[in-house]
Amino acid sequence: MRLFKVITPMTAAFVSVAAATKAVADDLLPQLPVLGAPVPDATALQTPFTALAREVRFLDDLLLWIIVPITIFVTALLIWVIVFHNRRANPEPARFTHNTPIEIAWTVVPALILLFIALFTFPALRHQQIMPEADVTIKVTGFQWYWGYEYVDHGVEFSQFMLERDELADYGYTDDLYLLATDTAMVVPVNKNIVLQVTAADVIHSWTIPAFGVKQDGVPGRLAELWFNAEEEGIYFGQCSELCGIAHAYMPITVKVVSEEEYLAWLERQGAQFADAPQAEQPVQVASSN
Ligand SMILES: [Cu+2]
Repeated sequence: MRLFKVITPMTAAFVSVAAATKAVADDLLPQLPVLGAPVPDATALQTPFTALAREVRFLDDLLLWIIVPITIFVTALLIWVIVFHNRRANPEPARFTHNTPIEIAWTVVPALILLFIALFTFPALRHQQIMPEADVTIKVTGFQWYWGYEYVDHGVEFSQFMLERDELADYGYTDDLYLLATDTAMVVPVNKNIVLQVTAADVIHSWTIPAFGVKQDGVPGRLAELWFNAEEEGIYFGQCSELCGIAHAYMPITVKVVSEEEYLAWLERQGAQFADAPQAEQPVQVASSN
């Protein structure tokens, strides 16, 4: 409770700072369903909404099918040793120290299992780590303790702070989204390749949306990349995933996936500059694809 007494005034201070840089007109977005959020008492991964997340989930299931039999086998071996090779059951233990066939087997079999796992994990890593052509590029910066977003092709910049309990309703969120919902949302178009450049300004943070199957550390002085292509319009939540200080648990992430028209209208409301404006150097890729 003392922690909360410290944090609440701090958060209040952040929010007042945020007011200066806050993106406006989020409320003009349509009502969206909450699709990516943790569920009470659940233990499995969140429902996937990108191809990457489906692949992560497939790997998770695959590994479970491999590790469960191994765990059962090793536990059975242990029980066998405990029951049949204790001092009472087996007073005269064997003294040999080597068994070539078994030694070959316990080297080759695990190697084959690892090779089998690699057959699936390496392509998955490749899909995650090789960036596709970006339809939208956003730079994300982790701060103690909030997120900053910059739509690099359009000169749009804003911060993202967690909502206090009594602010949730004003922003159209239900009470159970406390610790997840934020004042602003990263708005992106559906079915487009979104490339995020993730960094941090002070300590290491980590940006993630579990339903998209993406997570990337933001390291001060470095620009790392992640990408996703969300398949359904809705609201998705994540939380900073690198212990970054006292308010680490209070810097959640909100992403709103909307139609391309709504995305472009939102961008315009944020005062975006587009390619035909003289100051933009790069073409607007969002409008050109499709
Ligand atoms: Cu953080």
